[in-house]
Amino acid sequence: MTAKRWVNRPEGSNWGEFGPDDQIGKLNLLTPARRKQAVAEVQEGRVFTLSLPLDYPGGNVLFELRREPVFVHEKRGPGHNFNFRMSHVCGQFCDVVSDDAVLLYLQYSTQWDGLSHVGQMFDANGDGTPEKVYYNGYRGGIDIVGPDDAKEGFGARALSMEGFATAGVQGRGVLVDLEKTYGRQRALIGYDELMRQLDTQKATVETGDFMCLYTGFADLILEMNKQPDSAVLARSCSVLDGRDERLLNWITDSGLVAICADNYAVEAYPARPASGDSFPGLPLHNHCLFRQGIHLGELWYFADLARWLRENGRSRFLLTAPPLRLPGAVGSPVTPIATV
Ligand code: UVW
Repeated sequence: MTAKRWVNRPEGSNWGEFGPDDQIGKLNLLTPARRKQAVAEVQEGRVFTLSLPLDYPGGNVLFELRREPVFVHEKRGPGHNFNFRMSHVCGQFCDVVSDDAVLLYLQYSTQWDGLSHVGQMFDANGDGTPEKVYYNGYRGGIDIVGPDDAKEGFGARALSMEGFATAGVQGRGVLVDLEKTYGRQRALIGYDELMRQLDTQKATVETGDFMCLYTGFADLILEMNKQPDSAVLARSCSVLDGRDERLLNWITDSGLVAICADNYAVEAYPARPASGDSFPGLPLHNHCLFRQGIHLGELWYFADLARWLRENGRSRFLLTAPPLRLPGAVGSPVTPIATV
């Protein structure tokens, strides 16, 4: 392996381990043999949709810069290309057609965070000055290009959702049912507690697995009926403790390929206070997306699957969750399916 983009790699990172140009990170561990093990979890052929309706949570109180989808309709003939009578094209045509478009914030609802979603100021080239760097040394302004960097050609030219989509996001899901223990109570889940939960539920997370966290947060969002109460949400349901180094080390060592949660950020935000001149505000995002190439899923919907798994004494299932194959995108809506 020859590093092309960095002289220094961050502590605790695996940059270069899947090749100097790798853009999918730990998803490389999801081999054909592990996919076959995932398929072996299908015993009933029953499916569960793991997505909220994509116009939830409603409004923009969870994050003011992410807004509800807005449909757009093109003009056509005397009106719009929606309920359009084809007789306007040819008097003999009897068809009626509709097309639509949407202004969709890709991380508004049930979504994947790509590896180009969170990077860090880091001195990768060893010149003594930190630069904007993402997983495997890809650079802000060069590989991940925004309107402050260039006049055109915006987006993730590396680490985009396209690479993730074409890698085939299908493998074994393992549900950790935190809601069963905590209900809607706010709980900060560090290494000890996660191990206790896995133990109690007789669940194991192995190399190549997608770890799924059911906290009840998405259920609360649904109950709020598109009028989310940010104060209630901020004090409800479990979140991972991104400042717990032992938890971060376990995430590395477990070989999991992604963490998918039904809450807003997987981890507590804001995180617990840290010390030093500079540190990540989203430490679990930093560890997963920036250092380890582990994708994060947020605002997934697990209630129905969790109920069925409880009733049937299981924690594993086949997970199929491809993002949109959208070149340049740093995140993507997703409508995952669990098959049991
Ligand atoms: C943030 O930037 C907080 O986004 P997300 O939690 O969706 O990754």
